[in-house]
Amino acid sequence: MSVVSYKQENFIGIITIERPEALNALNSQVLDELNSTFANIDLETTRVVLLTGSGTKSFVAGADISEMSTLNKVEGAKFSNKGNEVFRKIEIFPLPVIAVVNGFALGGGCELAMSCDFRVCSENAVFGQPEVGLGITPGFGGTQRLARLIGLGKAKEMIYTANAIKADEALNIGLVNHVYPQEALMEEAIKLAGKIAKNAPFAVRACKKAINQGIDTDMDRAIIIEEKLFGECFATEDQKVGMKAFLEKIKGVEFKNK
Ligand code: CO8
Repeated sequence: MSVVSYKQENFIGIITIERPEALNALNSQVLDELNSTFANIDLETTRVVLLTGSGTKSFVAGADISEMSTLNKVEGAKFSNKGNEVFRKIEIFPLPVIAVVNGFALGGGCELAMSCDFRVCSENAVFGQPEVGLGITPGFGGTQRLARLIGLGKAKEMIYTANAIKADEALNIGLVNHVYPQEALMEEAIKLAGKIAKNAPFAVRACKKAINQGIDTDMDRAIIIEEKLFGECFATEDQKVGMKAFLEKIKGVEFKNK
């Protein structure tokens, strides 16, 4: 039985992790299916991806503890590598990926959300890295991405104490961009995705590339990355369409991803 579903409408792809009996915990099957789902997304007809969990209680309550409990040292590192490979693919996926956090985002769940471009969540969302309470470190990028997102001191406190935080605090520290009532979450996420999908796809993808690649390098190299991608936009039809529409005061331009 499949544990990851995918649907696509109006340029927006929605991936849902479907293991409600385990609060959508990440076992090997989920990781494999996430991998193949992203690999099969049609980049011509899709402009934004939303990633969520099934139900109203949990986004992802972590890596699957029952699967991890019997691992040895080598197997532990291998499982960590498996997750890291999938999460890194999500992070550098050509399209923006928004985590729609509909409840618990703990351990691997928080890490999965952090591998997305940004996060929106429901009022009942809870974020945390409880790993040290289980005798392990975060293993799907948590020790790296949390500090980059919320700063070293706050990340260290969250990871060392294993304290979970609620949606309002996640908003305060910039871990999520918006908090919505549970019943409005997906609708609001789709609205947000729709705003992105209206813009020139090549330009949006180039922005993601420039931001991701630039953040990992010094400013001198980073601005060269931007210059190159900026230049490439001028080889697209959408740049011509977009600027012509502005100059001719035409509203509601439709970009063709060309
Ligand atoms: N793994 C496996 N099963 C889980 C997990 C999980 N992470 N989380 C919940 N479940 C299962 C429960 O076992 C339970 O199953 P059952 O009904 O068969 O007993 C079912 O989901 C419902 O859960 P609860 O009854 O516990 O629901 P509650 O509402 O009482 O509690 C909580 C919800 C607070 C979310 C609680 O389930 C919980 O604490 N879960 C574990 C959270 C956690 O510690 N997550 C981090 C896991 S470690 C991790 O993610 C490391 C990532 C890096 C891995 C690196 C690889 C080496």
